Amino acid sequence: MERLSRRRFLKISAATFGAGMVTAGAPAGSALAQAAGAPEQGVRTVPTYCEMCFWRCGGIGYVRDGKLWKFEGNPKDLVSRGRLCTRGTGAVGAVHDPDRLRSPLIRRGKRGSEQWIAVTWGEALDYMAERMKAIKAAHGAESIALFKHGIGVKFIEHVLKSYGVINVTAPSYAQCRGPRDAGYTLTYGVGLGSPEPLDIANSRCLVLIGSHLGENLHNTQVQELGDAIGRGVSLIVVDPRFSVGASKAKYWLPIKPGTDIALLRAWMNVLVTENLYDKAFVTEHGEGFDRFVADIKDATPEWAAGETGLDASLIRESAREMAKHRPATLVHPGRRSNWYGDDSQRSRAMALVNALMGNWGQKGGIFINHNVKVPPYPLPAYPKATRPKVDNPDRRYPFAEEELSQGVRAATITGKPYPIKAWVVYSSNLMSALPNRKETLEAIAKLDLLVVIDTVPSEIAGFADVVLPEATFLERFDELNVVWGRQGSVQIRQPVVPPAYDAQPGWWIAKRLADKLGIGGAMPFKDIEEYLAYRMQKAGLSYEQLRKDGVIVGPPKPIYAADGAEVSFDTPSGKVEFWSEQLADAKLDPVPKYARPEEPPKGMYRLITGRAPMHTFTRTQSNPLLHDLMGSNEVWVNAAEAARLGLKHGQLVRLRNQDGVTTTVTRVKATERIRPDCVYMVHGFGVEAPLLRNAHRRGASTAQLNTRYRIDPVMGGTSIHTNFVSLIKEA
Ligand SMILES: Nc1nc2c(c(=O)[nH]1)N[C@H]1C(S)=C(S)[C@@H](COP(=O)(O)OP(=O)(O)OC[C@H]3O[C@@H](n4cnc5c(=O)[nH]c(N)nc54)[C@H](O)[C@@H]3O)O[C@H]1N2
Ligand SMILES: Nc1nc2c(c(=O)[nH]1)N[C@H]1C(S)=C(S)[C@@H](COP(=O)(O)OP(=O)(O)OC[C@H]3O[C@@H](n4cnc5c(=O)[nH]c(N)nc54)[C@H](O)[C@@H]3O)O[C@H]1N2
Ligand code: SF4
Ligand SMILES: [Mo]
Repeated sequence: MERLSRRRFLKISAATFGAGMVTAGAPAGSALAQAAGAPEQGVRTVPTYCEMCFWRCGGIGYVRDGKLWKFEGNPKDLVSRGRLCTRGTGAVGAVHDPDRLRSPLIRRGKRGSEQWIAVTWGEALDYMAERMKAIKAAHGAESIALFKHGIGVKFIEHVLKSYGVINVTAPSYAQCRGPRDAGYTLTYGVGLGSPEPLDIANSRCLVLIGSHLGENLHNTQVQELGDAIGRGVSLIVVDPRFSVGASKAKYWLPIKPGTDIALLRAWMNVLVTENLYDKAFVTEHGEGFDRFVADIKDATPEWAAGETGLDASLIRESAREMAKHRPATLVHPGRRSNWYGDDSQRSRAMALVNALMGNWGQKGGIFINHNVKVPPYPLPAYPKATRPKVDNPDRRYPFAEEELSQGVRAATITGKPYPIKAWVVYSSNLMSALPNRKETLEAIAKLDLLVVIDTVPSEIAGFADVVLPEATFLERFDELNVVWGRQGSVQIRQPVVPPAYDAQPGWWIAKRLADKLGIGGAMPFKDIEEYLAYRMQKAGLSYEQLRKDGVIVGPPKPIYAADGAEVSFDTPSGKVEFWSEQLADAKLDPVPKYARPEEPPKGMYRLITGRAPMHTFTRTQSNPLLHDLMGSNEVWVNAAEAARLGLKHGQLVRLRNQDGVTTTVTRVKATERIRPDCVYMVHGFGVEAPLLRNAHRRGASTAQLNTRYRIDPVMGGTSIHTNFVSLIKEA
């Protein structure tokens, strides 16, 4: 494998993607006093943390002559380490986006017709509060649901809960990391959280099975990966697609989509039968190991080869490579793990391979992470609910740890166990985040009220009755971010520039809404600064210091067992559960079993999806800076297949799925970099929001094609890779 210095790796990513990481220069922090009334002149800096995705890197906003100039990494911050990713740097474009919402809107005309009247905040919140009161009177406050994403929802969620709302859900659970959390909790007694405590910096062998770091741009991990590649980490990449990670790998395993569990079982089989696993770790911490071994004894590489399309020798060799470097071998747990409907088991199988490496609490494995304790602000308790949540009746998905968004949607459609009459949607584009758009529309049709709080006229905002324009993260205060890591830290989000137009921060919206709902006491502070300062004071930390530095870092603590970090497992047995009694009791497989995925029908391909470095889901496509870097997606098609279909590189096509749903037009990327049985598109394009002029119908939507989904029986995750498509040539 080519050895690359970090600098060179970053340069390569820059060349590949048109933009790369940006290193912060020395903060030019010459804050100039502003003469009263005179226009601001010179350069000033304000530290804050990024919300272009949910990694939350600390950055520094620069204001020049009163205008937002740039956003760079904060060298004091442990998450960004002084560098932001492409999207973070592009945050300036979110502030300057000409398509931003400028004032609150109330719908005129049919839902979805995008006819609005601009209203004042008072009018919009009166309208919202009156309807909420009517719904509460007729159906109870439980009939109002909140869909959310990100830290900015904190006070809105709090006010709604104070009003009696209990159905609160985030698609970033069942549509993202839920299966992984369940897989790890079932195995180790704890999910991995975010940022995941992965010691990539010290790994000697890193396995990326699907997680496509380098395109998935979770900043700290990409930086550590760059460093690791620079010092010659042995990288094993399992992906049907020759990803950016694969291009740096010692082994690329171009697996047949949907067969990961077969590979993982075969890896476990090799590690056990060849005595390559960490016996001391298993003896001390393992539970049910013998039954686990009995379960995987027939899962030979030769068997898995038939399922995965990989050479048995490659499976064997890669397993030995992993064992050679243990415990500094790390199977990256991935993040979005809702793929095929068997995803908790797939995640659990990955967790078990890590357990065989004995890497818990070990250098180069999974470290023991820490945070800084910041006591809560004393807020009044929530009213007691008289009814259960609607999302997971009778705990059908027994290991769900959070609310299932598709479950709330289903209850809205059926009215069972009780009707859901209002949705408040904060920073979540349900039209593209949830599977099967038709069901989302069916649910929306049942609502008496749909309120969307967004920064732009997004797809979901198009269906709202009331649209509330939130200030972008560079224009607002939010809740403190208590960060887990090798060292704990706490970050502040504070406005770099004041909100543009009539946009307002979430906390401000929440406070006014509380007043309108007659529960002003739920927000017993004058403004958010009083709240933040109180919390810092209770933590014994300086609020002034935090405002100045953007981050306060806690004391170093041991992160490895060898240095005294505590290794304990909060499972029923207190051990790492190789064979899971909990799963057996729930009539689920105690050891992950493999089931063969359905084959694509003749002439069709499995649609798989992932990320591009310059975009976050559907939240950045209209951002002018990021749009310039990537204005559309393309559909990756194996070159030989493309030739067989008579499709040239660059040819315009539409994708049609097994249910006849047809996308907007995108271009073919004919490439050797993908298997012939699947096609790949970056998620987030083909946006159906006419007011997002930069993004509207550019490229094709993966979400629209996700009509058929399976639900993970363990925790209720909904699959995304279970649709088949054909390609239709466009003249
Ligand atoms: N730039 C950028 N970075 C992001 C985000 C973003 O929007 N933009 N989003 C963040 C979020 S919230 C998440 S959850 C993560 C998601 O990022 P990850 O957790 O890394 O993963 P996915 O997007 O699920 O994985 C996609 C990869 O899996 C491969 N794949 C598809 N099918 C299979 C299969 O059957 N087997 C195997 N082994 N591989 C397969 C795809 O080719 C692709 O390379 O990214 C985070 N980082
Ligand atoms: N088909 C398909 N579906 C998926 C995925 C996929 O890859 N394919 N990925 C899944 C994953 S991993 C995840 S995490 C979920 C995420 O899905 P969502 O929960 O929808 O999250 P985002 O895409 O981040 O939310 C986007 C909305 O937030 C708005 N927004 C951006 N910034 C702000 C802000 O500061 N304030 C407010 N109020 N609004 C803001 C954007 O304009 C946009 O409308 O989607 C999941 N769904
Ligand atoms: S990874 Fe990028 S987009 Fe996400 S928080 Fe960090 S800088 Fe912002
Ligand atoms: Mo996600």
